[in-house]
Amino acid sequence: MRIDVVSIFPTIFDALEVSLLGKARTTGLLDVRVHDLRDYTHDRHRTVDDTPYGGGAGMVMKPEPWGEALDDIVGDVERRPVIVFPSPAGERFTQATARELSAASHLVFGCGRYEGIDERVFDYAAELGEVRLISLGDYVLNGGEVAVMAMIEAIGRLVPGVVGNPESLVEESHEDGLLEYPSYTKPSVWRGREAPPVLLSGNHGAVAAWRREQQLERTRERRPDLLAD
Ligand code: 6GU
Repeated sequence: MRIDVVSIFPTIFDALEVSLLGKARTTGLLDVRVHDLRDYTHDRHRTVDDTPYGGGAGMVMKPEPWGEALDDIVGDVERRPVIVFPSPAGERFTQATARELSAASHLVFGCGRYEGIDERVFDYAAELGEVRLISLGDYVLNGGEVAVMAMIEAIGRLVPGVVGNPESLVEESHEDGLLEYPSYTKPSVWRGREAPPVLLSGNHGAVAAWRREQQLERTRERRPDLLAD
């Protein structure tokens, strides 16, 4: 999978060089390319923002650098990429979104800062690919970078081969609409706290039933909204 990221803070994405995703880049499973939006400006100050038409607080990202960056990235590819703009005003990012996007061959992430990007950039991007505005949740970040880091991690680990043991992707929170069951390891008693005896019983049916019950109980308590769906 190819992933392009456009940002005015490209070094934030240095963290993608470590751990499982870093390994996937080394082995070629993920081809991640990070671009500095300011490289697509032509003035001495490398200006990427300007005051909003109609007035109001804050600054808006100018369309020209975005147009040049998108042309540079998408111009020579044969297939239309999915172009994601992280935005608190977008659709909600879920495990289903991550799964869907993990099937794409090319993702482009455009990280906005300030009060947002000139709206015409989204219209133009739609000529180059499938545009999605996606939010991580109902709170506001200063820019899209941290949100895109989270999205790339959630999507990247679903790309076949990135996570060594694919079975570890099955029994996870949100994969079956429920929260994950609690996990324990040795010692069987730690600081006076016992691991649930059923897990040491060797009875696989009883273990499975107990885990399912724990999933339901936790979900009921912490995330009743998931059960309502
Ligand atoms: Cl995707 N971007 C920003 N700036 N804030 C957010 C978000 C995204 N998701 C939640 N808050």
